[in-house]
Amino acid sequence: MKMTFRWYGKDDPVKLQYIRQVPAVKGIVSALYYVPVGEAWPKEGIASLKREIEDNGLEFTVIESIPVHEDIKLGRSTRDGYIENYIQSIQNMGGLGIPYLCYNFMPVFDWTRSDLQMKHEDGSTSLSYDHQQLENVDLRKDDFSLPGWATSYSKDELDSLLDAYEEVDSETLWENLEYFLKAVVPVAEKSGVKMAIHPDDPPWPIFGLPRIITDEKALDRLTSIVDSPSNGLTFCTGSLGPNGDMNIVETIRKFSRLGKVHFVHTRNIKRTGTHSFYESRHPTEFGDVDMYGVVKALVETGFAGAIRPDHGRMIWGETGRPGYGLYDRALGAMYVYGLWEACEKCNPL
Ligand SMILES: [Mn+2]
Repeated sequence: MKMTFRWYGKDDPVKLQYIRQVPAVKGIVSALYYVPVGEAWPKEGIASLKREIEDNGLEFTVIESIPVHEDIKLGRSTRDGYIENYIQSIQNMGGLGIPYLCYNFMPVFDWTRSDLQMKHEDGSTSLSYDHQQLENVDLRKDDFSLPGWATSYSKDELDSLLDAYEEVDSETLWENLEYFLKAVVPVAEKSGVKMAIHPDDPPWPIFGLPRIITDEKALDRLTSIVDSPSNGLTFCTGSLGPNGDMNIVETIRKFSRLGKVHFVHTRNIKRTGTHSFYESRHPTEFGDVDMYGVVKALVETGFAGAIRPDHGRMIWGETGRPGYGLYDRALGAMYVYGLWEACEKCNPL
C-alpha cells in the first residue's frame, strides 16, 4: 500500500512541503489543471509536475484525473478524435512511469453537494448533500446554482448539453463507456498505466442525468467490459457509502481479491435520510462506513495500490478548498495508516 495525498498544484494553499511532513505520506495525486478538457496532455507538462513533486521528496503516484470529454460520454461522431487525445495522454504518463489513472464517467457534473460548509457541533465544517434541495430543480428553467458549482459551462452550453443527454439513457451511457474502454484500455496496459474508474458521487441520477457507476453490479459490469489489469477501480468509500444497500466491506474485499482495486479513497459519510448524507470524521464510529473493515479487507487481500484520505472537514481555523484542507486529511491519513499497521501486525498473512 502506498499512502498518497491529493495536491492541486501551485494554486493549492496546501504546500507540498507540508504534505511531506504528514507521516506515512509518500505519493502525490495530482493533475494538469490548465489543459482544456479533451486535449492531449503534453509530456513536458506532466514531466515538470513530476519534477516539482520529486524535488519535494515525494512521488507522483496517481493522476486524478484526466477528464473524459462529453462527446465521448454522449457517443458523438467527434469522439474518436478525443479518444485519440486521451490515448496520447495515457502514453505520455506511462512513459514517465506514473502508474495509476483515476477518471470518471459522470455526465456534465462531477461530484455534487448542496452545502460545502455544513456546521457541526464541534465547530468544524464539512460537505453535505440533501436530495430534497435538488430533486425538483429544473436546470433549464430555474436560475439555480450550487456552492462550488462547476463554472466551466455557460448557460447556453449547459442547455445544449442537457438537450443532448435527453437522447442518452443509462444503457446508452454504458455503451459509450464500453466503446471508450475498448479503445483506451489496451493502450493503457501496454503503457504500464492502470486505469481506475471513480464511482459516481452521489451514486444516483441527478437533474435527470443518468449515472451508472453506483453499486456492486455496476462494478461487476465495468470490470467485465475489458479483462485487463488496466481496467480497474478507484474504490471511493465515501461515494459508494451513501448507497445504503451496499456492503462496502465485502464489495471492496471482492474486487481487491480480483486485483481490480488500484486506488482507494477513504472517506466516511453519515447518512441523514434516503439520498442525503454529510461527510463525517474519518473514524468508523462517526459515520456509516466501517473503516476498520475496509482496511482489514485490503490488508487481507494483499492490496498493493495507492490509497488517499478523501475529503476532510475544515478544522482548527483552516480555510481553503472545501474538503481539501491539510489538517483533517492528515488526521485521516494517520488514522488509516494506524489501522493498516494494526491489521498487518495482528493478522500476519
Ligand atoms: Mn473519491
